[in-house]
Amino acid sequence: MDTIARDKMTKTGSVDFYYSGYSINSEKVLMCFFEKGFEFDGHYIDLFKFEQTRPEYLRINPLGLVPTLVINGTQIPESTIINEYVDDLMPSNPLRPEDPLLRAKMRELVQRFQESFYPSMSLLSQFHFVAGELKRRWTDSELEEMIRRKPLRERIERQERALQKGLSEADIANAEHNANTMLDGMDAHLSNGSDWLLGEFSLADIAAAPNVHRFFQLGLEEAVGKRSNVMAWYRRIKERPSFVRTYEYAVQDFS
Ligand SMILES: N[C@@H](CCC(=O)N[C@@H](CS)C(=O)NCC(=O)O)C(=O)O
Repeated sequence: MDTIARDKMTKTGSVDFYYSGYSINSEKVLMCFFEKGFEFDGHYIDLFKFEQTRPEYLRINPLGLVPTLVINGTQIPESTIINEYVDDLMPSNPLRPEDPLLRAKMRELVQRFQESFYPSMSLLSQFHFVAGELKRRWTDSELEEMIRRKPLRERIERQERALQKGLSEADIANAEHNANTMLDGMDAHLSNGSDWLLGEFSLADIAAAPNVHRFFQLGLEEAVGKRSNVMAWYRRIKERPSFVRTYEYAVQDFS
């Protein structure tokens, strides 16, 4: 940890991070922590056991979502905001461009990934993996009861659709379409030959990384392989120690 951060951390005291494995938003924050050398006490919330809906976690994050960072009792329950907070706290090795215009472009990319990339990859994950895994572990009535504990109506509906009503071909086609649009956007950004989305490595690359990695986890890597700039970027991302540590740390035990 660098000196400025250590000074600030000493004042703040406890740093608790609630996260899950197989969670794009948790992985996005872990990668930022490992880039920055940010120290934290990790608390695993198992989404496959619906631990995000337990009363003790809902006191920490009333929306029942991961990740949440808690600094000395103050909760930050948004991955994008956690990453900016950590970058503010530890100004050395900055992960945001200094130039205000480039910084605005970085935020634009991060927001777009959050609004379009993550929901698409999340839906494809439900379809290709999560729904089957949940059905393997729980009976229909157990699932019905646990899903209803979610505080957000749209999350209940989303999971009911994936598990009970079934996702339609149009749902899958829309998610694939949006995910491909995100990959095309990344490919265009990288077409000037730069290593990273905005020239220097930034929070935009970190926000993209777990979404692009998810194609590989789901066996859909052909979509990435077709875009040579994104594929070369992905190879570079995978070499970063922060990426390697993230996927070691956020490992999910499916046995
Ligand atoms: N806007 C939030 C979204 C968090 C979110 O959607 N997290 C997912 C995991 S990646 C989650 O907690 N899912 C559990 C559920 O929907 O019940 C953020 O960026 O932190």
